[in-house]
Amino acid sequence: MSKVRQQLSDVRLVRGDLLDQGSLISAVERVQPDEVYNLAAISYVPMSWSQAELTGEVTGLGVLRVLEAIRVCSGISASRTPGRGQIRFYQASSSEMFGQVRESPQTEGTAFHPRSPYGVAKVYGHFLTQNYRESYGMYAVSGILFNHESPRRGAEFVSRKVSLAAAKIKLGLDRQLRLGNLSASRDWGFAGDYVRAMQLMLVQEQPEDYVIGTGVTHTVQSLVERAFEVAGLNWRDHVVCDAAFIRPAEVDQLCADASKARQRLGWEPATKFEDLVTMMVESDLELLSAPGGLADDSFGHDVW
Ligand code: F7E
Repeated sequence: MSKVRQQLSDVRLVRGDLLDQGSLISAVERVQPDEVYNLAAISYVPMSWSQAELTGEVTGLGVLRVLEAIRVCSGISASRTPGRGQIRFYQASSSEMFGQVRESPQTEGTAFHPRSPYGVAKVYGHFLTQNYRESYGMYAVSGILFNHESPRRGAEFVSRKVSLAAAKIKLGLDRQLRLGNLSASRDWGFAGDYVRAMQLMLVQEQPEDYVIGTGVTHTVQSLVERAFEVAGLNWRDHVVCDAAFIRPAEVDQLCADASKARQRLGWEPATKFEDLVTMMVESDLELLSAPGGLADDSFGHDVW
């Protein structure tokens, strides 16, 4: 049996829904976890304008429901009676909370100015996690993660939209790529490196929040240039700007200062931007060249 299959056979799935408090309490009671990672959210920023209320419920209030499930199952009363043991909690906070940035690069101390209903919901979850730590003494932390990508990224996000398009055009399966704002800048890193940081955050003596990013920022245009270069194409022959993909309010530039994570967690990203883009384009070329490679139509579409 392959290593991945062996690992998957060790995984037990238990149902729970961020909109259903009872289901989360049952899941925590049943599993009795040492650690809970809340990576669930409506995470596609444009969708948060078209489904703002749902985004608030899932991405914002969903955090409250997970924290409540942990509090109740740990026997911590609302008056802060010490509970049984400690379930450690990780919240996936986001660089989208910085939004219209007040300073650059951004640290744990940078003020928030979110620019989308998604960013606003993440700020709620972030402060709630901090509040449960302070109110109940829970080991609850937020990782403020900047954009993290991999070949498994959904096709609605720009990195994968570009890597898939470069691969499709190279293989003669498509001719054009329609994009929005090419001048927005992001601090893109490899998701695998960032998962290591999440795990490290939960095994510290003191629960604290950390910014996680590479400290290097690139425009969407340089992402496109790199991806098309890897595929042996000239991006200018294929990329078209389409106003349909421009957001009502944009986050122009993000760049992380992850000094605290470097010093206290000993965390360093191992993958550079150029290698990340190469990995994604090569993976999509392989995927699309394989028999039935496009059969899995779970590839997201950039729909609002
Ligand atoms: O957009 C620009 C777009 O959708 C990046 C989520 O994981 O990271 C992600 O949020 C940039 C934006 O990611 C297209 O305007 C141009 O400036 O890949 P994205 P995001 O919005 O930064 C943060 C950390 C999260 O927490 C989120 O959950 O690319 N852009 N043209 C485009 N973006 C998309 N999706 N499609 C375009 O055609």
